[in-house]
Amino acid sequence: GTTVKLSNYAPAAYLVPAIDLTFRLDPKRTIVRAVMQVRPNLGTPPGTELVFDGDGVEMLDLKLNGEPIEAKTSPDELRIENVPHEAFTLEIETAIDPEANLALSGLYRSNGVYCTQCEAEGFRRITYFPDRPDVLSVYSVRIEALADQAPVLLSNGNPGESGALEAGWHFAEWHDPWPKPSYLFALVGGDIVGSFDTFTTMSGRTVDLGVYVERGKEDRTGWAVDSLKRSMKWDEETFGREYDLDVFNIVAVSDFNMGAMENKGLNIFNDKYILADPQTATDVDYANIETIIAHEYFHNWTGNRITCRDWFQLCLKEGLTVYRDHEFSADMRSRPVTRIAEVRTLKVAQFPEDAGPLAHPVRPTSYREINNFYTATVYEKGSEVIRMLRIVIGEKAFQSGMALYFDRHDGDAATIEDFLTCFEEASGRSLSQFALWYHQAGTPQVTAQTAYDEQAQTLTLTLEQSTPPTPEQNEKEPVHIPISFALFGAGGEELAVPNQSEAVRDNVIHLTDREMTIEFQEMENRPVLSLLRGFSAPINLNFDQPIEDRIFLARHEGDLYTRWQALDRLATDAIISSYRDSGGEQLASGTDALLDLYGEMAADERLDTAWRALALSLPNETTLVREIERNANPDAIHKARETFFHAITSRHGEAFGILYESLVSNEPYSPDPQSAGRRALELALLDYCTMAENSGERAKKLFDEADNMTERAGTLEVLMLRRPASQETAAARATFEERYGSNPLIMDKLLGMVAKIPGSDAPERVRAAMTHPNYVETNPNRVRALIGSFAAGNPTGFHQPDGTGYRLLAEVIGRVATRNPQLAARMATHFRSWKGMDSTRREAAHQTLLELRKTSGLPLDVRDILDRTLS
Ligand code: B3K
Ligand code: ZN
Repeated sequence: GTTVKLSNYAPAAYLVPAIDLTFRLDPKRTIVRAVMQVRPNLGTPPGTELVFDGDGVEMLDLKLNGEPIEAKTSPDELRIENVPHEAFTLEIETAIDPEANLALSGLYRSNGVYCTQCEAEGFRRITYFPDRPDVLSVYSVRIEALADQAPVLLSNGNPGESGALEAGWHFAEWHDPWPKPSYLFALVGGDIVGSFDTFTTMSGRTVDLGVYVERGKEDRTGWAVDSLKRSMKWDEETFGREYDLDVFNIVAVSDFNMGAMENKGLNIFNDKYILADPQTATDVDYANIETIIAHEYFHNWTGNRITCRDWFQLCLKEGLTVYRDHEFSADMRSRPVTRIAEVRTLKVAQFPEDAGPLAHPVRPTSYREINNFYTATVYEKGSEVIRMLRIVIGEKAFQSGMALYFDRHDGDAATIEDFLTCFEEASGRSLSQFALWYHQAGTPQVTAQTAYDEQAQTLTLTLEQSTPPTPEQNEKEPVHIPISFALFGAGGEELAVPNQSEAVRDNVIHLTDREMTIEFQEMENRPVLSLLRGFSAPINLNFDQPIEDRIFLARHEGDLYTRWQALDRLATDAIISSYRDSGGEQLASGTDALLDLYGEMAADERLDTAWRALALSLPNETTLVREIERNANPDAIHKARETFFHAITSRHGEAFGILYESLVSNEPYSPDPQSAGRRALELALLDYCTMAENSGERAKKLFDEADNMTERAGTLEVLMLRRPASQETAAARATFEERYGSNPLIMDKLLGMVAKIPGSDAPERVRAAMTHPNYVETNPNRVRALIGSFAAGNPTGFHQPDGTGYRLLAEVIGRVATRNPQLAARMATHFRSWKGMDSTRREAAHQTLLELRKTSGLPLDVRDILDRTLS
């Protein structure tokens, strides 16, 4: 495959202002007729050859201005040498095979439902087209299908005519007045069932809402509809963005390569992120559905009305839309609690990416396969960059910059430079240094040191930044890092900090040089410094702060996110010390005060229950492994974490048991954040009690009595992951399988638990689960639930020193690659941390990767990931 470079960007030679598509749906041979209005772009010299993209399409008929024309056609390309130097009509008829399409890109069938996925380059699998985001067209679509096979026919925009045809066929027409790139095209046809509602926009227009699911699932759409309406309202209130069509439809399908897709007026979802009721979905499912519905809806403005000029600008829509869905969730739920979840995700998914061979800038400059750039860096770090921008230029300038962006670029295919210019104008500041966040890969490292001078009554803070080398970027410039901070007096009161300069104002330090020294004056007593409040920048902060100061912050920091951060740092340091000092066998010395803290926080009823649950959940193993950086031994990390967990258990086990009993409630299930918080704390405590009592009794009792999936799955997980398994474990698992065996989404939860059971027999266990009839490898949800959870969520199992975990993953990748390149490539990214392992594991991973790369016929998606992982 060739490398696409940002520096080679050139506008399209030919534009397609309008396209009429007619689909005659057939499982094996769907006929697509496209009538395109084409015109040369400004600046296209006469005589320029027309080149349209294709991917495996069969050309049936081609006409230019109504006449057959000569062309060079291959399945991958259409070339016409002589086209008029003025507007003309191109008619293309193609044939495609939806049923054979297991790549789930283009037009395919999921459980008998015809559906499409065109981002990034799926439209070219439907017809020949300039399949690039800067070619915007008005789409009119006519769908014909057998009425009993596909009674519901949907596409983008507003509905037009529909009716019966001969021989049991029928048709429906759709028109989307908003010009859009081909990646936002969508079509659905199937025997699906809609749930309907309406939304009245701020200007008083009524929008018809529909959420369609497979027959039999229609009573699980309520939460999705509710989340959609709240999203629509929120975007009006927060950003002044109103919806712009008469209908908004969502369709949920069971085979989907990712979470969901923002096609104009017709979002298509993985049904995992639509279907919910108390019996089948957990609190986490409810929260995910809410945020993904919002995310796709918000794309209507950030992505659809303003799209990307080219795929290098992907973060323009993704980072910004993640930022918007984070803000939405923070408004719907508890702001500090959602921030904790965001930072955890960032650290578990993006930091390791940025620290390994797959590191790339938020705005990359080259790619071989664009689908491999839908990454945590583009999405999550992209969102963090916008969050920082808001801190850097301030609330007012940020809001006017957003308004300017929406206003100026509506209808455009824009770039990151266009975006940043709006904020430069709104703030009157240059953002040229800030822009480095888009261009430099790697997580900046900041080292902080303090010195208190009792005589002079000053606290001196020295900061130093550096960004480690990443692929193709050895030298890094200093970036603009906003570091929120506070100073606390001995009584826990926050001290007022006068503005010192442009660089130290409003409780934010703007670190722009490699080094910086700040002096805080008139400090009668040594204050406690809280740095990086709210995780104001996505950096690794190396601050050798005295433990007692951290304990103080974990007790007194008024910002609850930051309070959690202090605690998380304490726990991380304690676990890593134990790992380094004793291979995890022994508790690190000096943890007494920290252990006490866990008891205090668990019991402190003034604190939000969801927050208390998060405080009790120890640092993630994957994050701990990354913190080790070199020669990591995941078994010893696991042991160190268990040792720490044990220590908390022996100190507080009894109290946690009493507290647990006080939280168990008979109230009927409600998904609201308070009730969810109560359940989260209850389950966190249950985990400790189960360990303390070395018995599954309590967990089994709640499993039996619970009226909802959150507690059923939560108790089963406690039983399955606490080792050794208790006698209750097998009983609960059998009941669970019996009760939910016919619901694949629920069985995925069980697959995930099986995959995460730690230890050397994990690969074998996963292999056994693969033979279960529920595990269907053509369905991405099954593969992600079992294989993804194993590789990403079970460090001891995946990183077996003898390489059995690696080989298991490689085998699955090899099988999946031939059918579904995108899914296989995604699975291959789980090798990204291999270089940080100890030499035995590293060698095993290396061999496995080399073997896998030798597999013949590997698609470009997979080869690209393997080549970069090995480089
Ligand atoms: N834009 C899609 C992702 C498409 C992935 C293509 N490989 C979903 C989203 O981010 O909203
Ligand atoms: Zn998105």
